[in-house]
Amino acid sequence: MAASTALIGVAALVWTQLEQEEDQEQDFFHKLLQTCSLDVEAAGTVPVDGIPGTVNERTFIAIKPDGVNRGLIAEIISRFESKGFKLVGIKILTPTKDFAEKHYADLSARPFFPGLVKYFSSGPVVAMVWEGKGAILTGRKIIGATDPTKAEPGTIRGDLCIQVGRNIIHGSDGVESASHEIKLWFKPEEVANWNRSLDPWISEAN
Ligand code: RTP
Ligand code: MG
Repeated sequence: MAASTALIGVAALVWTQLEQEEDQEQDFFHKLLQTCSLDVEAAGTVPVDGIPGTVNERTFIAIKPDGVNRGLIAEIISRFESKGFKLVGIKILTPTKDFAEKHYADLSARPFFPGLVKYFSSGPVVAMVWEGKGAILTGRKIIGATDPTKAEPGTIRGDLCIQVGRNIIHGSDGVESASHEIKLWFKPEEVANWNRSLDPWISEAN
């Protein structure tokens, strides 16, 4: 008698647990659907340079000619994608010398500027816009220090290059440069406001 009462108790517990899990699952999918439909409405309203401080923060990332020639495009994209950032703009082009000078205009007084411009315009660059909470600062952390000998292992520069003059990747260093660089490289219609069905798995706060 006692054993069957205990069994009934266990069954009731399991049942309650299953019901709770089902409720949580339903809650999640409800939230997911809500988020997706909200995103559909909100997607078109994100400015090309994103909204800093939100899940729509955007940064400009470029794989430099050495990174492209060394076959590191997939590896680099994978690091941003795996982190959870969303790719909203991408193209490949060889920058002219003039355009490279414009991109690095803030460094024009530095002794390495002519060499930098020559290097940056020496072959194809993969220009990208990545979106997500903290994309600008976290993007810089994923990239690592300017000088690869000082870049931490685990960062792109720390793992994949050894020379400051061939450091394979560029990333915006702040809100202003991100906005400036995205607008310099991309027309608004070249950046996609798109909804990712797994966004709630990445960007939801609890
Ligand atoms: P980036 O703009 O390319 O993301 O690099 P960064 O912010 O980490 O560094 P920044 O000071 O903006 O320098 C831009 C690029 O110039 C080259 N550089 N060469 N020879 C040198 O001492 C030297 N210092 C910088 C690097 O390609 C660096 O990424
Ligand atoms: Mg820089």
